[in-house]
Amino acid sequence: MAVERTLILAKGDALVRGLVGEILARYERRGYTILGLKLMQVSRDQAQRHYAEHEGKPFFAGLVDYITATPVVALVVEGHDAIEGCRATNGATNPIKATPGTVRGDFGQTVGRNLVHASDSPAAAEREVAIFFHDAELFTRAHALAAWLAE
Ligand code: IDP
Ligand code: MG
Repeated sequence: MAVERTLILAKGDALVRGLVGEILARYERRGYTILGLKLMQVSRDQAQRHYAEHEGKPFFAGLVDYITATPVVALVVEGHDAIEGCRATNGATNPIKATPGTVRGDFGQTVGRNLVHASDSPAAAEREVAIFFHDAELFTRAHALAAWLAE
């Protein structure tokens, strides 16, 4: 068991369908700490770096279009084995294979519109967090608590 950080994206279909709150609540209720959170427009350069492992695959261009067509909600969460845990919360990549009770299993139909992203390894998490967040945009619960106690 390790305390890990991971990058989550609620992709454009989650935003357009009004499911962001519902989806984010699942990570929160699971006990993960939100360290960073923003609504943002992903540039094509960010998208291509983020999905570099898929370059050359037939769906790559569509994937870059998907992630850059609308704003997305990006977040960094932290918790015990958060990388595996958040991917389990998301469910299988293809929603038709995703277990009911997961985000994709509850809200998705097709692999091309599968609502969420979560990093798949510690190395990927570190790389992906750096694509979407500056260090100064990440806060711990202790930051918020200290400010609240100082009131
Ligand atoms: P993951 O998001 O579960 O980690 P990956 O295999 O890393 O899945 O694929 C990244 C994203 O690319 C998927 O979430 C999905 O949006 C898209 N994708 C993967 N395979 C296909 C496909 O066969 N057709 C269309 N889009 C795909
Ligand atoms: Mg992946």
